[in-house]
Amino acid sequence: MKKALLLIDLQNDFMPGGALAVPQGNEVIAIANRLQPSFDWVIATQDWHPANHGSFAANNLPQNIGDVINLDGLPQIMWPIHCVQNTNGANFTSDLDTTHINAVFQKGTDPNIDSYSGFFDNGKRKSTGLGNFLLQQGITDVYIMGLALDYCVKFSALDAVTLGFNTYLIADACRAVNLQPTDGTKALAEMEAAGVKIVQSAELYVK
Ligand code: VGL
Ligand code: ZN
Repeated sequence: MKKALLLIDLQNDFMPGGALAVPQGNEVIAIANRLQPSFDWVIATQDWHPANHGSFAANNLPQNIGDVINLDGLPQIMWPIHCVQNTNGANFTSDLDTTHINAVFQKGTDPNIDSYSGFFDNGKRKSTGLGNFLLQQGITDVYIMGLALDYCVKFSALDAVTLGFNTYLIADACRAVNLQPTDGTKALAEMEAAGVKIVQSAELYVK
C-alpha cells in the first residue's frame, strides 16, 4: 500500500474575498499543512484557466453567473472570472505550506471545456496526466481534500475510484460552494455511494 494526499485547488480565488469564494475555504489550509508530513506523496491541483475560458459568464454575455449554457456539447455553469493562469488568484494561497508538494497538475486549460476533476476534463476528452503519474509511482491509496467539495473535490474522487484507486475523502478538510444549500451533503452521499470512503483528518496523522 502506497498513499498519496491530493490537495484540490487551494488557490486564492477560492478563499474568502476571492473571485469564486468558497465559504470558510480558508479553514482547510491549516488541516492541509498539518496532514502533509503524514504522507510520502503530496500532489496538488490548480484550476488554471486561460482568460478566454468558456466557463466565465463574462465570455458568454449576456449570460449571468449561475446560468447554464451548452459549451461544445456539454452543459456548463457560468462562473465568475477565476483562476486565470499566472495571476494572483490562481496562486496557491500564501498560508499553504508548499514545501511537501511533489507534483502539481493543472486543469481547465482548454477554453472550450471545463475540468472539475483533477484527472480528466468534464467530457473525459483529455487526461491531465495525474492518473498515470499515480500509477507510475505505485500509489494505490488516494486521500482527497480541498475545494470545492461539490465540484472539483467530488469529480476528482469519483474519477479516482473509477480508475481503481482506494479512494478516501477527508470530509473535515473540504468546503462546498453550495449554490444550493444541500450541494455539499449531496456530494458526500454521491461519493460514498460510488465507493469513496469518508474519513476525518484526525484519523490520518502518523507524524
Ligand atoms: C471549481 C468551479 C469552477 C472548483 C473550479 O475548484 O471546485 N469550481 N472552477
Ligand atoms: Zn474553474
